[in-house]
Amino acid sequence: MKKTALSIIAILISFGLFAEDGHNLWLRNKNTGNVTVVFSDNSATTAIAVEELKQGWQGKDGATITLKIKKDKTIKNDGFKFSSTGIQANTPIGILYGAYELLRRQQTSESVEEKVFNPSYEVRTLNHWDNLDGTIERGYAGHSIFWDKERNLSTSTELEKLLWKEYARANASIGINGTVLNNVNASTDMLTAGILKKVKEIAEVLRPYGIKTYLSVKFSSPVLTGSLKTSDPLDPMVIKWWNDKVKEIYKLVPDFGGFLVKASSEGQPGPQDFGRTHADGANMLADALHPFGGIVMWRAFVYSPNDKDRAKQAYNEFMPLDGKFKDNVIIQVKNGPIDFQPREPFSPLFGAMKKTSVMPEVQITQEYLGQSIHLVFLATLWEEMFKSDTYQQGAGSTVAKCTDGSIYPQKFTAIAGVSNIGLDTNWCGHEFAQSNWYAFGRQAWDNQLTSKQIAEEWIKLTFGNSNSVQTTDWKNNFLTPVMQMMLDSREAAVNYMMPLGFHHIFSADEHYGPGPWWAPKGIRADWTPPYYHQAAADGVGFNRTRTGSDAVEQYHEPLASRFNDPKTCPENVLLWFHHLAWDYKMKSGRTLWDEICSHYASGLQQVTEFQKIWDKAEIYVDAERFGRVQSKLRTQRCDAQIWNDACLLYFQQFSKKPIPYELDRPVHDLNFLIHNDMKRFKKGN
Ligand code: BDP
Repeated sequence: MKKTALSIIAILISFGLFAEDGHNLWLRNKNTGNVTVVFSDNSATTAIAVEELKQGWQGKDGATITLKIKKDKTIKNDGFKFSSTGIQANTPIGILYGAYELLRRQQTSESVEEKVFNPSYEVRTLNHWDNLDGTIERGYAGHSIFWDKERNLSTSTELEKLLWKEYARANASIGINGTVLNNVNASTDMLTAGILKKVKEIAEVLRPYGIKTYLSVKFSSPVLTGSLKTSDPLDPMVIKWWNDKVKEIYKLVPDFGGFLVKASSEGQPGPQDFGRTHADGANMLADALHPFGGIVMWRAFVYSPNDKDRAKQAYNEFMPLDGKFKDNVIIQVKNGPIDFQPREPFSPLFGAMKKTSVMPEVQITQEYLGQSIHLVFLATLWEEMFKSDTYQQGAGSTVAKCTDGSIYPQKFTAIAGVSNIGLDTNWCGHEFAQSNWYAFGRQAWDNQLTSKQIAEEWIKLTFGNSNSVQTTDWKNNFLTPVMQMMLDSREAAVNYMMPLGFHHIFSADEHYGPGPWWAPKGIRADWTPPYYHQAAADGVGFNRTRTGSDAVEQYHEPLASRFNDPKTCPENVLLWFHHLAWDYKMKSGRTLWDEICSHYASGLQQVTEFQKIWDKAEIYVDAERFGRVQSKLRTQRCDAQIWNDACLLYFQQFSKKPIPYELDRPVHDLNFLIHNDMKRFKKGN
């Protein structure tokens, strides 16, 4: 959807003509009574809070609520407190968060008692992988809301500003306070004067909602944008170039947040091109940002084609640099050691870097989880990551605690989520993908929230109203089954795509359908599935034990030994760590081969159940959203069948064993699936 689509939206908005198109996300509350709001500061942010309370109030009619900005030791950063009279916070943005929390509680019929609400992470950012031409890397919901080839250099239109404002409001309502406006594979034009002018305009719309603007930068910008001869981070001219550029940015955007950097990774330039380390590169940028309070989020997503095990590389490269980074650098680490797979063990860098600030990066856009077609609620995946015990400081050193400042005195704490937002009217492509945006914000605010609580809130806000959510009928026949579907959906996807520790068995670079066979000549091995599954006559799985790549050693005991032994390794990551015979005996008593087959079958079965659950929910949902979800579930069901057939028939060539007779038989021929897949690949999509 591009410019014309934007204009159509504009016309529809101006006539109030939207059918239920999902555009309103989880923000649907309308007031049921009057409220008097007393406030003492006249910031734009507090004005928004007042307006939101008046428009969305569902508490006692005629109530008075006071918004008080007053320092309180129990309130951290932009946290807030509910008191008997209203909301108290250190800052206007704390007040706004308090207003949204109050309204959420009213709408979902949750209690409102005196309580302090503090965020788990200080910096809670969305990372947009948006390109300046308007496309979005791994985006499945239309073009960028920020960038467009034709509009970049012109003054922003009212319509653009309206969309950014809606975006800012949605983010603020769930506590997101930072946004990186462009792709980590950053465009060379990003730091040019024309684009920075647009950045200023975006930042101005986001600011009242408490959202700071950040940019991804290319490490070679001094050469590409500044025409210097080198981008060596120790070169005085290069240092000066960055200092000047940073000054220029802060003149335009005084509260600019800082830089996100993907360097020496997947072909991107970096300090290693000049024989320097990640620390040299990050510190140079950190020095430039420091006088203005800016930060550097330096990504640890690195791997080279020559290493025998991609999963080990980030740890190998970054651990020797622990303690060498400046205070305003934070290392941004993907949740798993490889790449946002349906299931990975947590990255061993969490908790291991003890003298450096570390932040988790999760992927909201469903690059590897059915994109905007499959219904997959990701809160359970992230909850699993947060709760994973690293044992770095004894039992209970969870990833959450190792990154949120509870265990290590990090100078600051942060979290990032790769956004799933685009110009699609419903923002995310799939109605249920909105729940992932919502869940990210809620977990970034409170990393102890359960997926169940988040799903329940989201369903109530998105599909309910303050009356319906209280009825037993709605709860039993809509909320409970739909919530269960959401909570089961990630495990279902793992089952029909990559159960038992399988990973990266996608076809081609599109990362959508199965391709365990996919290994065209000339492509680097670590971009092909056979590198990851290692299927052969003797068995299947990647040997990362002490007799293999020894990736287990990157985990703290007792995990290293636990992962090393197939008997104690959790079965859900078994083939991540082990290469095992097809007739290896699983805990269930079944052979590995039979267990693999039964996981694929149960994934398929789960999606079939989701279809039934959703069809039964029809009377509780508007026709438009019902229809769209129903149709996507049908595609998901077909896709699950393809995954099942492709993986079982492909692996069967090595296992030489029958698919257990009690399971449904595949419906596609393997040759048909491979042939179609390769044909599509050759056509270039
Ligand atoms: C991978 C994506 C690729 C990204 C890369 C990254 O396939 O498009 O550029 O991650 O995170 O997941 O840098």
